[in-house]
Amino acid sequence: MNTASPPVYVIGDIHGQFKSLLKLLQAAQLIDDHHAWCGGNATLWFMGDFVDRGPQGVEVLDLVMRLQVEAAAVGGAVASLLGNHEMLLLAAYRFGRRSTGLGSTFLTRWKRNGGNQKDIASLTLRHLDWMAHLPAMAIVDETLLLHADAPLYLKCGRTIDEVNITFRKLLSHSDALAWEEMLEDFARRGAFLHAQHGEEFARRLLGIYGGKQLLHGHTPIHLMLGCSPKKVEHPWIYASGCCINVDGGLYFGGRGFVHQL
Ligand SMILES: [Mn+2]
Repeated sequence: MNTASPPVYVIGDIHGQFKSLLKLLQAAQLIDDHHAWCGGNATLWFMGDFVDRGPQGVEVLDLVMRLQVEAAAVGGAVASLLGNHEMLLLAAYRFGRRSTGLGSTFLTRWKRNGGNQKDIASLTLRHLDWMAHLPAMAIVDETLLLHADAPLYLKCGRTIDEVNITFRKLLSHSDALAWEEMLEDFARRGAFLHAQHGEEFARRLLGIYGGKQLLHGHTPIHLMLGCSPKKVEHPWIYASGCCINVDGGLYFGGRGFVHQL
């Protein structure tokens, strides 16, 4: 009898690199030649940041949303965290030319962060609703999944549910100032990198939310390592093994990878 649990895969920030994503999923045998789910009962987690910077953000969303349905139909699962770029896009759509209070508008701020006019023009209510319901945090097999290597989660709650409810509530209301503050916090990075305090901070989060290891995207590995994005082929494990970064820097020309937990 085979009692092994189905495999869980994780993939980092896509940023509109639709063709790269197809290649990665095909190589991992999660989709077939027709781009249909063939991963059976496997689970695939995305770390968020599907959109902005690259050319085909909405195509990426469409693919992931379809795979989610196809995987669920055969006992598998496709899931995703909310990335700050989903939130930037939602904010640009919702608030448009309203001032952020920082001498900019939500629309110009989104564009400055790689917002793609073609994406916002082809967004539907289905995409908007799907993005607004993504969790900010999850735990899978004792691995704590967060999009950003940033401290903002602590401000949002002391359990994974509390954090997710805080995000869900924020995204369902038009409180521009609250969105603005969250977007600022969500753009921060490097919280676990500090030589003395990085590991301590990661362990604190694990102590609060659970999990033995913390896995994130958001900050491309090559930027942390100071190497060429082309050299990045694996996750980067750091902070004495507490943290795993899976952002392969697709937008910078990295090939990316699919990581099995
Ligand atoms: Mn990000």
